[in-house]
Parts: sequence; C-alpha cells; structure tokens
Amino acid sequence: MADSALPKAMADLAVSKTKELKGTEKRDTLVEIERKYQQIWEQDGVFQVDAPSIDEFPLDSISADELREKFPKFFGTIAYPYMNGRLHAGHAFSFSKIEFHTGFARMQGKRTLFPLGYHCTGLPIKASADKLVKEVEMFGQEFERYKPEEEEAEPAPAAPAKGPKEDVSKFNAKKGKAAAKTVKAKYQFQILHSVGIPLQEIHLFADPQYWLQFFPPECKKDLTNFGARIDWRRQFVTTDANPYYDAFVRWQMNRLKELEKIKFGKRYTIYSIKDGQPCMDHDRSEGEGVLPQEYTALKLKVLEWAPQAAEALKGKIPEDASVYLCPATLRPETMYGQVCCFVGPALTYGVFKASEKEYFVITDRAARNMAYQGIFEKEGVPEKAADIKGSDLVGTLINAPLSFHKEVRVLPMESVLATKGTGVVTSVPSDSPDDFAMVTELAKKADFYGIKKEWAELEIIPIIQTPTSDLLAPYLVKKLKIASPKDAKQLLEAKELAYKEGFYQGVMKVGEFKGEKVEVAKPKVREQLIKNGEAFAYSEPENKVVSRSGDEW
Ligand code: ZZB
Repeated sequence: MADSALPKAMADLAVSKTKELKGTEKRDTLVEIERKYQQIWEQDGVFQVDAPSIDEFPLDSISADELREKFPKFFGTIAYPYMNGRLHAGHAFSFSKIEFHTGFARMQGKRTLFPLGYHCTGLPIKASADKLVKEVEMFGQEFERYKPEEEEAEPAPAAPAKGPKEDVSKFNAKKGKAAAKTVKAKYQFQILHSVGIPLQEIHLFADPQYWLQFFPPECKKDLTNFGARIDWRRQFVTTDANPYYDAFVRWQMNRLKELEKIKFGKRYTIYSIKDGQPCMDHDRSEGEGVLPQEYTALKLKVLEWAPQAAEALKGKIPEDASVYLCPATLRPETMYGQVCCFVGPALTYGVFKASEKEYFVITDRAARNMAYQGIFEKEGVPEKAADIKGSDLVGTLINAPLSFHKEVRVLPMESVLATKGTGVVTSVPSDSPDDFAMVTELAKKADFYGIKKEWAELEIIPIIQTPTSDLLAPYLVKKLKIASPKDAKQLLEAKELAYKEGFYQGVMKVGEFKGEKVEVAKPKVREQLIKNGEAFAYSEPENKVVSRSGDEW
C-alpha cells in the first residue's frame, strides 16, 4: 500500500514534513559550520579516549595517583535511552546536561570519556512486538486490510486560544506521564508509522530482536547531529543479545548476593499472569505508580444456607466441608461491630476450594489474585467448585469472628464493587457510613429487598471512641444529611472523615485492646484474627492497572 493511498487520519500520524522557510541564510550557515566540524571530529576521532598505555608507562613505573594527577580524567554517561523508538525532546534535555559537562571537562584538559548504552531489556519492546504479530495477522503484512474507524477520521479539535491569565513561561503538565507519552494511534503499526517507518517495513518489528538492530543506529545518528561528544567505539545494547553486557550484569548480581546485599524472597508486587512476570511502571499503559494494597480477608463461616443457595450448590461441595464468605477489610479493629455481611445481588460469585475441607465464596477476580498469594493449595490455579449469584446468597446465616453478634445474615448492597476486594463486604454501621446508610435502608424497606426486617436491625454497639462520638458513622450520616445509600457524594465525604478521625483520634472502647489507640490496636487485632485462623492477608492493586500487553487488574 503506497503512503499516498493512506486514509487521511493515518497520513496525519506520519511525520509532518518541515515547512520551507524564507530568509534562513544565517541558520543555514551555522548548520554548515556545525556539519563541517562534526565531520572533522569524526575523522580525527577526537572523542575517542584511551587509557595511558603500558608501553609508555610500564607497570610499576608510576603510581596510580601520579598517573591520575598527570592525566586527570572524567567519565560520564546517562541512563541508557530505551530503544522502543527514536529519541525525543525529553532525551535532548537530559542529554544536554551530561553533554555540556563532558565538553567542560575536555576544556579543562581531562581525559574525558562518554560511552553510551542502548537499553533494550524489559517488556515495552517485547509487548509492542507481540502486538505487531497480532496486527499483521489481522491486517496483512503491509496492513493493507486496515480500515480506519469513524472516530479516527475526525479532525483533531483546534487548540484553545491562550487566555490572558495563563503564564506561558510555566510548563504545566495537564496529563499524567503515561497519557502524555501516548500518540493518538490505536495500533502499534500506526505508532511506528508515525515515527517515519514505511508501512512495508513495519512487519519486521514483530521480531523483538529487530528493534535492537534498528533503533540504536537511529539514536547514534541523532546524537551525532546533536554534537554529542561520545566515543562511539564504546556503544552497546543491553540484554543477552550482548553476551559481554549480560555477563557483567550476572557478575554484578552474583556479587551483590555474595555480599548479602540482595536476597531471594517473596514480596507483593503487581504481577502479570499473561506476561509471566511483574508488571512495573514502565510496563503499564494505565496505572503508573499504583501499588499493592494489603487487606485483611475475614472468614465468615456459613452456618445455614439460604434456601436458594442450598439449591444452587446441591451436590457441588462436600457435605463435611466448611464454607466461608471472605470479606476484605482495611479496618480489622472494627470487627467487634459486625452486624451483617453484604454481597452485590447482581454479581456472580465463585465457591473456591482453598484446602481439602475449606471453601471460600469470593469473586473470580479475587480468586485469581489469591491463587498467586499462597492462599490456595495449588499455586496459580484457583479451583472453582460452583458459581452462585449474589441474590441467592441473601439470607444465609454466618458466623462473624470477634463480633458481639456471633450470628449475622448475608444482605444485599447494590453498590458493592466487583472490582474491589473480594466483592464481599462485612458491615460495621457504627464506623462505616456506607454500612449505616445501607442497614437503615434495609430495615426501612425490608419487603422491597426481600429480607426479614429483623436481619437488618441488630443492635449497633459503640466500638471506638473519637472526640466527636462513639458512634461516628451514624453521627456523620445525620450531620451530612445523608438520606439513603444513593447519596454517593456525601457518603464518600463521610467515609473519608470517618477514616481519618477513627484512625488518628480513635480509642478502642471494647475488646482485648480496650483503651488503646486505634493505630496501635489495628495491627494487633489483625494478627490475632490471623493467628486464630479467622482471617488471612489478601493483597491487590490499589487501583486499576493495565499492562502494555493488555493484561488488566
Ligand atoms: C469493614 C469496615 C469497617 C470498612 C469500617 C470500612 C469502615 P476503601 O476504603 O474504599 O479503600 N469494601 C471492601 N470491598 C468492597 C467492595 N467490593 N465494594 C464496596 N466496598 C468494599 O475500601 C475498603 C473498605 O471498603 C473495606 O473496609 C470495606 O468496608 C469496603 F468501619 O470493612 B470496610 C470509614 C470506613 N469504615
């Protein structure tokens, strides 16, 4: 497919041609001078620096200190630029620092060495190459079957005029770094085309090794034009494509291990099952900076299934097994005040086998995470015994560890998120405004929700004393005039206030750690629950993350 036949949207993505300007004699003269001297530098190898030779200074004829004094030296380099594209203006900014420094050291008469590496390790190149494999399958070797979608054909909106108040001298990043880096191109082949690679050659990039051959010379060309004082005899790529560099990194890691500076162990990280490795910031297309968040997952044992649940699970779970609903919480110290447990009535839950005799009711998403946290018997393999609708679980009688109410019911809450925790939420109306609003609503409209009124009317007992109240959530719900669980905005505000005041100023009013501050009691209650086998640690990304390879959390 010839470039001229490209749809307009794709042509726009291609590198724009430099406009012809008039009256550029001065600039052209300067560029000519620049070229002339750059050629001389190259011919004479002026940036090639060698150590003083043994011929000139036989070993032991001069001490290292004397040698250094005689030939002072300077060494500088920069974090190797990543080879998934050409260099950009940001690189020019960073390079200028080491570049000026190198020039200054040369003027001081130092032996000045500036070598350069090309960073090729990691997912970005591999993920982009993998995307191209798929795109070639979809659109053909030269993407000839590609048809632009409607929205892509729309012209970009004109940039708004600068208002008088805007200070144009200040750089103001409106988007996050990841968003700012994104070219408006949906497919990988369009991104490569936008940096000037002809459509006919793009399929070659489906091989990750090709990037290692293609981009380093481009990088060298740009830096040479930039005037960089680099000794180009000392350039190299990373990865095991370069056995020398690979050996160096191996040596470095082994040495650090010998010195006991690094050790092997487990820690939480955001891990891509699809890629079979951790998904760090530069491997993500969404969710830069998102970290794992550790919850306490509680084990609320089923004492008696609701009839619909019993029917749905018949014959699927061994008679003698214990089944638990497992809510994830950040407030283990409030467990004394549990009055019920919420599920999303429209959500589907799985009943997963945790061990021979224990089954957990949680979302598929949570089970997938747990399978990599040593919670199930087999690493990476959640074993699902049954599916069950949230609405079928409503009415089930469960045991609530630590609570004053030993037996509580599973009740419906529409706002339970499938994308957070286990999709099961234990309810503490004394300290959670969401929970107070919901149990109030359930008691008011029990028939509408298809529950028994008394299930939502268990006594709300004070758990934590704060300067404001010992029933902080009911207090805040009243104060912010929250009338129902639908008042989402005020509920969010109330939740934030409750978290802050409860954590920093709360004192335990009940339980083994009565009289202790919440910040102190929280980890102790958690530890106790875990020790008693009534809870376990569960971790997940604190927000949405999408990997460059398309894996999603
Ligand atoms: C008991 C509890 C007692 C909670 C309290 C809070 C409070 P956050 O704070 O938004 O990051 N939760 C857990 N999973 C879900 C879900 N899938 N959908 C909706 N809510 C969920 O989330 C952590 C809290 O949100 C969890 O801690 C859980 O409720 C709920 F006194 O468990 B909590 C001021 C809050 N007080």
